[in-house]
Amino acid sequence: MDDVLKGYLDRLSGEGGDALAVAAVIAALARAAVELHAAIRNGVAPTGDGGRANASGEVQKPLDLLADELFLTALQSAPLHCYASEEQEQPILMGGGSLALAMDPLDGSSNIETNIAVGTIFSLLPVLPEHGGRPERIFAQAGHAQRAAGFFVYGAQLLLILTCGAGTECFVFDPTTGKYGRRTSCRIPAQACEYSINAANRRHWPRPLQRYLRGLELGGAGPRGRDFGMRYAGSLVADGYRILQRGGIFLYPADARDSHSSGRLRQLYEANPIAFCIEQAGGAASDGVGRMLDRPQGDLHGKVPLIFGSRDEVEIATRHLAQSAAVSTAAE
Ligand code: AHM
Ligand code: MG
Repeated sequence: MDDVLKGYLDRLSGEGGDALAVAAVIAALARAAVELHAAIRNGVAPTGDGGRANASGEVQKPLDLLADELFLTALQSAPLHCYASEEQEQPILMGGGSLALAMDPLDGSSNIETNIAVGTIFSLLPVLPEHGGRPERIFAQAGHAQRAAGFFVYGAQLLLILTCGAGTECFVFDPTTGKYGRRTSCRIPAQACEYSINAANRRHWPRPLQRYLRGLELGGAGPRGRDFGMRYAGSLVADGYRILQRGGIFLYPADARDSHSSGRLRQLYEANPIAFCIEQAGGAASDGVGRMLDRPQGDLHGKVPLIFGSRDEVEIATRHLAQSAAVSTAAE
């Protein structure tokens, strides 16, 4: 079987500008992901806590640390100026190059002992002269500046979902040949039939969001006039991939708790790359107020409310949420 990813990256390399560097970074990530998938499958890292906390105060698991180390090692010879990770408080300066990489090395790691799909999310940003080489300026670029973005899913299959700004592609790794051997383009239907949200947080949500969800739950008997299904994996990569395959809407809103006043997901290496992939597949992604990719980037590990998926449904949900600004966020 052909190495379809290699063919794709070879063609990309010929596009000029920094395309050669983009292709080199993606190739390095794709090789490291094969190793990480094998490590997960073979249970090489103990489950349970690693004893340390990351910049968001979450306990790091041995596999979080292993994933971070594995990618950092694999990227040593990649054309990268700097690397930022959920598992590193500060960005790390690399050998030099025209690109910066931000990543969540192991997304959904709280699911690891349950054999639910987990993944790696990445965002590639350009390094421009006006940044003066300073990582804090480079990583302060808004999501629309991303040069490429994507995520790996470590599930029954190893998948790479990738956008370089001209559509979103899915590559499937074939363990029998050791190559990413199949490619399909993702296209999200405009209308959603499923929604995805951690409904245990309902009491903390703003009232307009509670009303929107109630409308979905009432289905054909309510204002929406049709039934919806509910699916929530609790791994952003798994929920995101499902939506790329068959549409739907995902919401991780801000809520009334101090710890969730900006939601739960990180903008730089979770929301922005997912939003880029979703938009390039014909969907939409919002922070509840406007387009996610236009939201100014705050702190390196800053959190953001995230709503994405089928275009029409994201519009309906954000119209409801727009009312939140005018209404008290007290729980019902
Ligand atoms: P992680 O990067 O530490 O794994 O956290 C992010 C995960 C996402 O994969 C998922 O969408 C979300 O956290 C689930 O959060 P919750 O358990 O609050 O529903
Ligand atoms: Mg994550």
